[in-house]
Amino acid sequence: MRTDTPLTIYRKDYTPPTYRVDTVEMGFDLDPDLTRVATRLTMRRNPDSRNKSLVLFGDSLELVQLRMNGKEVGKRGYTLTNGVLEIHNAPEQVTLEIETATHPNQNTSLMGLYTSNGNFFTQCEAEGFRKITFFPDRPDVMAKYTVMLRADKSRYPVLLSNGNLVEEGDLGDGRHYAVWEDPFKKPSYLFALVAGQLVCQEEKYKLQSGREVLLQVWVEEGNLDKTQHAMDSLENSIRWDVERFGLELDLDRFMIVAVGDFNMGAMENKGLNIFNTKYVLANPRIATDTDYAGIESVVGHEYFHNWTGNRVTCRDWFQLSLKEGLTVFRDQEFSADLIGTESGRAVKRIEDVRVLRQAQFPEDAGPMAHPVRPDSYVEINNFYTVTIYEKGSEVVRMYQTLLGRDGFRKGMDLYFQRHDGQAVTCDDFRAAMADANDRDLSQFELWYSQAGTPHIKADMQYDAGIRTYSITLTQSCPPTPEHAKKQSFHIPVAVGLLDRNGRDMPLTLEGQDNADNGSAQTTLVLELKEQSQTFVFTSVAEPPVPSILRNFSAPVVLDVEYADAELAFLMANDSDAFNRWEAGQRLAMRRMLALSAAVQGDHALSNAQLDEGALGNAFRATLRDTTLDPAFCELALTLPSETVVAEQMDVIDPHAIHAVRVFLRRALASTLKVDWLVAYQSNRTPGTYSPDPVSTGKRGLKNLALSYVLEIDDADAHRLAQNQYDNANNMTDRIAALSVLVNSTAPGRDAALAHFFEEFEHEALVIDKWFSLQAMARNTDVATVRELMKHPAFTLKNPNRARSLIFSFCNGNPAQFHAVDGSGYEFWADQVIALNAINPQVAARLARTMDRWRKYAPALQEKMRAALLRVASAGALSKDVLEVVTKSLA
Ligand code: 0A1
Ligand code: ZN
Repeated sequence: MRTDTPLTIYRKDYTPPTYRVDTVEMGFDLDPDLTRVATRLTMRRNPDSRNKSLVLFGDSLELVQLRMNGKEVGKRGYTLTNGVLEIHNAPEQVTLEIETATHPNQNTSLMGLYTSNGNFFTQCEAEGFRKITFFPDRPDVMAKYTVMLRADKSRYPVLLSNGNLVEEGDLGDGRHYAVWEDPFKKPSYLFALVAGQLVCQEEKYKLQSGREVLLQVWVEEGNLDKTQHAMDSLENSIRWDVERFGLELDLDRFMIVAVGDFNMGAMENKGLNIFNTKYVLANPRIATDTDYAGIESVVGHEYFHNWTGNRVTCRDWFQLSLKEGLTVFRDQEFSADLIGTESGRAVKRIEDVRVLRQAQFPEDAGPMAHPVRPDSYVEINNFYTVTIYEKGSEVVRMYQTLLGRDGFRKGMDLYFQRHDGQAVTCDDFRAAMADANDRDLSQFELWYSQAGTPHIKADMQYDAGIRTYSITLTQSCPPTPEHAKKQSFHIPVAVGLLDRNGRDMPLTLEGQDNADNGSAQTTLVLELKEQSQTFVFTSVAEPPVPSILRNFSAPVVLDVEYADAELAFLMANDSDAFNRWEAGQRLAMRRMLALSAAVQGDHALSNAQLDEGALGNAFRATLRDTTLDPAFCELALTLPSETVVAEQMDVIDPHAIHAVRVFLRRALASTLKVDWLVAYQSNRTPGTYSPDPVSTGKRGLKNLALSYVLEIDDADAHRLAQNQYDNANNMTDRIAALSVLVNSTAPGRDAALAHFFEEFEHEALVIDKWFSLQAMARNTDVATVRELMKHPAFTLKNPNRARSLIFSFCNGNPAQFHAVDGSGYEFWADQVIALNAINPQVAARLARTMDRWRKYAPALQEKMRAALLRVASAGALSKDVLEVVTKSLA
């Protein structure tokens, strides 16, 4: 906590470290009230560095002793200001011995060393290691670690750290010890330790090379019936990384540990991944299909970091997307490959793009917009964003789109060949891609340096006389906080043309020799590099319907003027499943915006307004097409979210959007009632629960149908939901039923809520769902949320619980949150201030809720600003929260 103006760190100020660290030896005397840490560092001066002082960072630490080359360094031998410890005129070779003390029990920030349910855990990324000992805590300092843990044996029977267990034994006094050695050099942010009462599921796994490795999933006692899916996901990840990228596990032992108090999803510490329980624990009783998928992708993500992040790491935190964008891309591809089918891949792609549009596009248009490789930050923890992760992944995906899968693989191979064991930059990655493929990717750099979502306008012209079809693409990018004017991006735009029967036309691009490559291509990747370019297709026998930006080939907004009939045609015929879905979304969006305008003009909504549009027909056709993949149908029949619609409005009116979305759902429910009921019945998955893609897709469609039916809110609908709730043999069906009951006037509503709580009282992750479902219910207002906060099961200290109620309400229930009296904003300010004192990172995330305040109508805007100002002027603000609110108000 600090009250002085926080410092801004700039990328351009990067200088290499003054000293390198070769070895780190640490001894921990673990005690929850006061843990002593003895650290010995062997260091040598970096010949590249001009500055000679030895710099270490520390945060909230007691410095007990400091010795250099065997001699105590007295108070005059160093300076310690604002967490920076400097030893001037240190010799070239240094052995530093540092003794520090910390208070794990009081550490509610969950950074550094902390306790959760009585066990010890660490979180060091990005700058948590400095809360354990003084250290040149920056990712370009890589060293070999040996760690000795000492603790009471009965209270902390399990002692884990990175690498291999090389020694363990008793200390005689009821205490015991373990020594861990990590054979690989690593940056300090990958350090980890775990100690406590834990049990594990373990498996021996034979790598493709024949080497056998030990895999463990550690959890609290009583949770061993929930680890199988994480273990399966780990084995699948290990296999996939060899198959797709030729990357094998480099360790003899790989551990995953689940912890209930965790700020993020999980952490890729070398050989000792620490996970939020949410991304480990699953069985059919407690976890939904979405949870199963989340576990698979996060286990994959952390495992894939072992190469993209750990073996090759970041030079500085501005390069964060080097590891995160790349690793998200890898986990997305992993999940897509595991589904295996063409339509499954498309479904995964649509889901990923939905996340991008729901969260990243608004970020990129708001006050916290930043490039994939930012130029500055105040608090690095605020930069673990959807831009770094999801847009970063889109940027990596574009290399693959431009270079092809094989070209991309060549680039990856060269990247590892050049940089294994190094701390590098996004430029190094781009250079590897360019050099391995002999391509000029210099303009591609702008994806890293310019923020904002580019727009592409597409104008088409058919010339019947010479049978050409031209597509003119024009790009622009709105201003963002750091850049008003943007240079043109290098954008891959995948295009196909449909004939009148809905079939793909073979494509020939003027000026491009694409003869003789066997069968003609039906999708071409156009490379838009200028502000405006015209691409001419030749031998086009009839005016086609264009399918542009297939598979969402770039993270942009595409403006095309389609007629309703063309959208319906694309929805029914496009060979590109992504664009089939996209056409439906465009149709729905058009309707929702028109209806919102009507509501704002005080016109009552009527069913006639639905029938005017092609939407009802398109939905009917989708519902009745039994050849479609249920998972795809579910996505196609889901209306754009309120947040996504909001982004399309010049002035956001959350109440109008909500009214329209509910109106449309009700209208679609009654006009298509029979079809929904058929979909409900024909997508049941009787028998034993399995989270495979086919069953998951069916449950998804069935439960979507249920939610539409419940919009009718009559006794039949209530019975259907109640029945499903009572008879569900898995959490997916159970929570789906509970959620629609809660949004209905069903007589069993309250009893079901109460029953659910009792049934799952001892399953923290399920109780999170219970809170979150109520937080997002249509009739849950601010007063109800305040009431729920008084529930004995609620606590602000546990991030999952705080997110389940408070974040779910503030971000997931816009119509109630934006109550016209401003009570939602007052609630938000109260919670940001309360969380700030407990956990700055979590508080800063919540602070982001107000990002888009300037987009609302003046009356709401004024109240939002007042709430922001109240937070900004609250005492003892962390720099995490301060950065967010300052940038919001700027
Ligand atoms: N590198 C992790 C994300 C992560 C970042 C910061 C954390 O500290 C609070 C924890 C995790 C990942 O990408 O999975
Ligand atoms: Zn990551």
